[in-house]
Amino acid sequence: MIDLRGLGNAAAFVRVGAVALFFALMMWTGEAWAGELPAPQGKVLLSITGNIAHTNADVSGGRAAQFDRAQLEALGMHTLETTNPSIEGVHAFSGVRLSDVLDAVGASGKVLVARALDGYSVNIPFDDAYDFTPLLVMKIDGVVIRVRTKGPLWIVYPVDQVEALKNEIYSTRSVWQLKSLDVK
Ligand SMILES: Nc1nc2c(c(=O)[nH]1)N[C@H]1C(S)=C(S)[C@@H](COP(=O)(O)O)O[C@H]1N2
Ligand SMILES: [Mo]
Repeated sequence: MIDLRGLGNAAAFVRVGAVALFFALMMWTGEAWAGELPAPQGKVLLSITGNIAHTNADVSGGRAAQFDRAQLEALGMHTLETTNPSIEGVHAFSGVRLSDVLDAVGASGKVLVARALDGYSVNIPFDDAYDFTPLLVMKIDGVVIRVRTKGPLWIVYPVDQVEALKNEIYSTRSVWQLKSLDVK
């Protein structure tokens, strides 16, 4: 019997590799690159609008950079072990750096307007992404987070690593069920 599941995994692996190569080339060519991002093939997890240089979709009000899971993973997964005000105990939070996502779309500005599936919205200072390198978490303890478990994307700050982050203001910026960022 042909193991179709195995084939599916292999195809996904090749795709992640291809997208990773694209972003590596893009970063290597640097500021001169002003082309399109590849279009998402899977379900769109994140849509970025506003002051960005690289886009791949038309949305109401202009252009957007949309990412599916493979495109996000291709930016490089990182893991953070920390407590979090919304969940009991210490957990391994894995995802991509918000700063890497902003770099990939050529973002610049002062504020990120983060919006979530439940309608929650908060302004996050642009510099938070570089000062504290929060993650857009996709997995907790190796398990993909779904909408019912605050996924598919959850902004998680390194709360246990940086003393200044043990402050309610960063709890309000810890957006779960994140769906979009508007760069202003
Ligand atoms: N999607 C979404 N993210 C959110 C919120 C929310 O209502 N919706 N509340 C914020 C606030 S005010 C806090 S304090 C933290 C923790 O909220 P929780 O205790 O309900 O998890 O999540 C933040 N992220
Ligand atoms: Mo809160």
